[in-house]
Amino acid sequence: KCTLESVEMLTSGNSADSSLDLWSRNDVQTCTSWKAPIIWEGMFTPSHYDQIHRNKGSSVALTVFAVGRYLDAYLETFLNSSEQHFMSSLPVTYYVFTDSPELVPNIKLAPNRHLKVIKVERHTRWQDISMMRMKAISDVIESDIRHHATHVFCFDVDQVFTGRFGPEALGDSVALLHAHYYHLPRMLFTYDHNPKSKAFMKTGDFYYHAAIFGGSWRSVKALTEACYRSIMADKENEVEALWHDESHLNRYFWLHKPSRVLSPEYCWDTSIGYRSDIQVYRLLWAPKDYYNLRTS
Ligand code: 2GW
Ligand code: MN
Repeated sequence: KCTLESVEMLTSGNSADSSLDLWSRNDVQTCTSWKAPIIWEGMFTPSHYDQIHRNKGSSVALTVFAVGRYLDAYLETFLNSSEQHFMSSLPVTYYVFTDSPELVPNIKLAPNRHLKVIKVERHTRWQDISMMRMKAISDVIESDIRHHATHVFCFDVDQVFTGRFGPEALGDSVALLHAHYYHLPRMLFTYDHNPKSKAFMKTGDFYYHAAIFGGSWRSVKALTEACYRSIMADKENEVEALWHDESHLNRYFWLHKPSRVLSPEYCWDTSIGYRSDIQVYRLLWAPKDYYNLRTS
């Protein structure tokens, strides 16, 4: 719960975001101990953010990986739904990373929206497919994104947009509260508990979900580079963090606090069931067929 002092900091300081009304929700935590807002439905007027970011000239790069069976299983639905709901008021470029560029579906894009396909190799271990995203993202930020977009958002592909996911989510560094953990006590967070791993942490602030992270291109480049370096150091030491890239991401956000946090309304799993604090579904986990997707 926010104190009056922290609200004043937020609305008067340099990082002012006077478009947020932190008092409008009293059933949930609307800011962190380091004064970053946690974005919930009802705290903001969507059109303000559309206007602010249009005036600033913000533009967004969305990265998504669709390797092996995940291309056919998820990509088309992800992209079509994103065209309906993701940053509709801003220029967006999709960066689709795949091992089969020829199989990327032809999606009809709205004006000011583009799609680039980048070929990547298909790692044999699925843990590597997931972890190696960090390296591929940092490389493409360096070679391309930094010249064309102000912000970057990185997504898992196994999800579907179902509601507005707009510029209120943009910030210098953005993390997402994991739908399964936002209600749970810290001791149940599944951080990496092996001291031999670079992702090791005893305690933290929240349990963040690696299915969405973002920020300015500079911040996302720093994040992906740092996570990649930790992942490679673990490989040399023959250890692997409990939840792979997600464990490294959690440690990074513990040491480098995000400036904006997304509530689980931004990535909900309907199998959790009804929760009164989830007032809108902006993005939903797609159903997963583990047997068919994880065996080859
Ligand atoms: C992943 C696991 C098992 C078999 C295949 C794959 C796989 C993942 C794949 O064959 N092809 C592929 O493109 N991927 C990409 O990696 C895809 O974009 C997918 O969304 C992403 C993460 O894999 P996913 O979605 O199956 O893992 P989740 O939903 O359990 O994700 C959480 O944990 C992961 C680490 O284990 C990541 O941190 C992920 O960001 C988390 O959401
Ligand atoms: Mn996923």
